[in-house]
Amino acid sequence: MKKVVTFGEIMLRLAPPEYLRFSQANSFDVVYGGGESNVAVSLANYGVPVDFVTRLPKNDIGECALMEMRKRNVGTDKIIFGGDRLGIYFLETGAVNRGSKVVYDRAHSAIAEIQKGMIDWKKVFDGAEWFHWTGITPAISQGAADVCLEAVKTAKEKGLTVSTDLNYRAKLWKYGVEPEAIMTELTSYCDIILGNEEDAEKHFGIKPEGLDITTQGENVKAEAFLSVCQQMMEKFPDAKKVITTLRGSISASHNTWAGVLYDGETMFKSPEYNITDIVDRVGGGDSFMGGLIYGLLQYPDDDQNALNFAVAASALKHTIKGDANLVTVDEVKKLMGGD
Ligand code: KDG
Repeated sequence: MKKVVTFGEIMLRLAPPEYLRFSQANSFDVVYGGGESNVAVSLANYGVPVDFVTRLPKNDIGECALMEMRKRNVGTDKIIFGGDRLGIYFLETGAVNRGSKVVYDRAHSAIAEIQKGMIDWKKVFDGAEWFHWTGITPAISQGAADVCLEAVKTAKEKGLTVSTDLNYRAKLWKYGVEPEAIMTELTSYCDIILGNEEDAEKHFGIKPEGLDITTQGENVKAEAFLSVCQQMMEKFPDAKKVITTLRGSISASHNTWAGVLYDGETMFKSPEYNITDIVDRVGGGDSFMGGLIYGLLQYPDDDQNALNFAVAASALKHTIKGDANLVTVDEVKKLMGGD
């Protein structure tokens, strides 16, 4: 199997233990997170060769992030070094009807200060077949958006499959640009687009017919998402598949979890999982993306199976503490009921 490359920010995640509020914490549990590093870890767990590309500070904390990726069998040879700090995010874990809270402390991180020309994308993509980025990276700084654009253009020129998770982050996009222009340009290079109704509306102004996201919140209906998929396919003619997770949020600790995939003709729907007693919901979308990339590589002619793998992988993630999905192919297949 050829290599997958992901590009983005890895951060230190600091979370008060158990369900303590920030104001009660005397210590923090430490893990590492970041949409694109989470996808890389998922793929490495499935035995897919994967390189994670980022910019890390050359200090002890940057070294810890590097070691974390190596420990997870993610390739780190293409990581560049410079800048002063690793981004941090603080997480207060929600419970029952109290949602989680995230506070970012990532301004001026090493990757936020990356500039055009710092990464030799032609070299990075040698021997690779897939490139994955997310909407988080262009949201952190103009430099990161510029480098992301270099990456998608080179990936396309070299014939790689390009995927994105649109991942709208309301707390980012603070550097004086509106997301629409840059996200439209970046997404136009993508073959595979993962996103939910909020991503579509906030990045492109695309609204699902018959669904008001302000009142529906996370309870998204597959039927309503079809109109989003169709509008996305019209806006991005190179896209081959548009996918979303369908989350029925019952409480902070109880979800239903499913997904749909639209290939321009057929809308595939996965089985639905009922997830009670959620251990850690962060990274649910990234684990879905990791499962989807694996599924599409492994079952190129079977979108239903690829989607089912992604949903099962992601359902399992909710049982794992931390941002990354530390599960194997066999565990996912067991949940799917055998292969
Ligand atoms: O999808 C999980 C990510 O949100 C988390 O790992 C942190 O990358 C992150 C972000 O920017 O929110």
